[in-house]
Amino acid sequence: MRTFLALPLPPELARKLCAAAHAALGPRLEELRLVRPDNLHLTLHFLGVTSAEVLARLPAELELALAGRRAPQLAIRGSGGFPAGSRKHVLWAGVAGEPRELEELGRLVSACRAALAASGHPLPDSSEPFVPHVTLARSRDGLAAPRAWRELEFDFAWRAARIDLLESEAGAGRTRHPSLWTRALD
Ligand code: 2AM
Repeated sequence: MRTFLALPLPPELARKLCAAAHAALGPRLEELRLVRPDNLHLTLHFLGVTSAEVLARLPAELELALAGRRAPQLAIRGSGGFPAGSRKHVLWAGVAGEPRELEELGRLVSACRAALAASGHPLPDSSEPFVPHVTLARSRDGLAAPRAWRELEFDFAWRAARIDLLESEAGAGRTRHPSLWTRALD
């Protein structure tokens, strides 16, 4: 099973974001797969293939590592895409916040990594810089982001009050992310 740790978006915020993405992408929608509102999230760490042993140990290690952590007060702000070149495979909404809130987000990422190490899950040697984002649409072949997308100025407040371990299910039909474990952040 492939899994990842993420902060899911609350339903109302997810609906607003999807509606804005839909409006901005308009005529390009046929070339894209939009993420459904109930699948929207900020990935903290992608584990990939996860053994049964790790899955059994991880919840307790996450509880330990997350003790004292709180819900960061963030904003969904601005839009962008990956990779950096002109043809994008992923279009996303950015995540911003006051420095101390972004530090708290960074501590959540560190806590996830500590829990993974304690559970025996391999961590990559060199990690790419963490660019917090919420993926809204994907293109298999890559596309030039339309102007309406590049100029899209989201600005929604988001208190990230839940962390989940989710299954990354790559089925032929609709993508689903069943939750394997969840914890509220105060
Ligand atoms: P994202 O965070 O940019 O949206 C489940 O597949 C989630 O894990 C997706 O949201 C995805 O990207 C993120 N992810 C990070 N690295 C991944 C990888 N190598 N393969 C698949 N998904 C990955």
